[in-house]
Amino acid sequence: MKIGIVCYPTFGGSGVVATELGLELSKRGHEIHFITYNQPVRLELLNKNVHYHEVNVPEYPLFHYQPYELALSSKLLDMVKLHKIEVLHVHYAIPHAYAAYMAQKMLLEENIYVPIVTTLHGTDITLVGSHPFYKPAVTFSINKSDAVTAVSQSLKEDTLRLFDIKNDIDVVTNFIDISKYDHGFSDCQRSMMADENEKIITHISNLRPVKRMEDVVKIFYNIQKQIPAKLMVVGDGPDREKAESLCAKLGITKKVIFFGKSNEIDKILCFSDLFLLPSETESFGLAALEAMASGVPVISSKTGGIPEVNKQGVTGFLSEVGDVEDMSKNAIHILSDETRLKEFKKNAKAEAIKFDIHNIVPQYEAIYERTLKKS
Ligand code: GMT
Repeated sequence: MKIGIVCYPTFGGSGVVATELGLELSKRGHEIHFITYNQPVRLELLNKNVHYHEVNVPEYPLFHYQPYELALSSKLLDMVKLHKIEVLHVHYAIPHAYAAYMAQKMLLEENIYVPIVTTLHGTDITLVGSHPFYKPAVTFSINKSDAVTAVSQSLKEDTLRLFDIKNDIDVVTNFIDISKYDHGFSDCQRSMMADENEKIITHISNLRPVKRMEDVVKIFYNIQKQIPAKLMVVGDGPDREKAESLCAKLGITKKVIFFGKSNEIDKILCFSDLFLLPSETESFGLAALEAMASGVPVISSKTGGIPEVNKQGVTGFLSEVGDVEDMSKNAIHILSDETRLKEFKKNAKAEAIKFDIHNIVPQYEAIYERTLKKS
């Protein structure tokens, strides 16, 4: 099949999922066209089956807001015609599903029908999409898509609760390529990061308020009072300064490393002992799944789709949002006993294998075929 993929080309989970999906589909013989405003961060290798088309938005001073949706719709129309793209798979409803619908309508004028598959990722529904300013357009574009998928059962339920949805929603979970985690790094350069007796705690996110960075720091503060440890914070975002100030206030600056954005997540996870994800809400928690794939247990909040990934008492622990004390207690419980820690690490890896890309991608292929039959 010739598949056009639209996504945010950034470090966010939705862009990562879209990119990994496209690359795997290309390995399975499909021709993939990424249509985005930048080359997706995890898209390194372009080849005969993987193409990237940049959406340019010319700046014009009259516009307070540059019309990205118009540029995207026009680019989609051109690319569908030029490359004979058969299906458009848009990741993140806003504004991608809306722009794709416009492209579909324009193409119809030329007797070309291209089905749209929309994948809902989370904040497009729970945080941004349900805002009254966007809701009518988001509802409309979900209902007009030829197929809609959500990355967890929880996100599907949220979507049905928050919007008036007439379409079916398939749950197709996020995934990891487990083979990429059998990297065989020997000591993972752990000694460069921490002393031998120190445990390494990791948090990876876009450091937005929804990630509750203060909780991350406070949980770590409690852990290091009882167990020698270092905290690795990977990613960048608006709450970084607040988190750094809190570390200074608590006197733990030397024990916390802020890496900023990184393409070496696998190396960092390789030397991690525990992953923290105390988010306010999380449709899935791809970062937690990536940690688990590296054999890292997870301390998380019990919210959104996280319980579909992190299993209570097996791969880690889940607490109510904001319950820093419980999360700290659970973290110390796992870290304070080597045998227990090993068991949790083993379980985390075993659970992650269930989300291997090879189990998930055929589900998307079946959906594409279904929409093609309809058209
Ligand atoms: O977490 C974010 O703020 C980024 C956001 C995104 O669009 O990339 O992540 C969402 O999509 C990911 C991939 O499907 C999910 O793993 C994240 O849980 C979800 N984030 C939220 O729901 C807050």
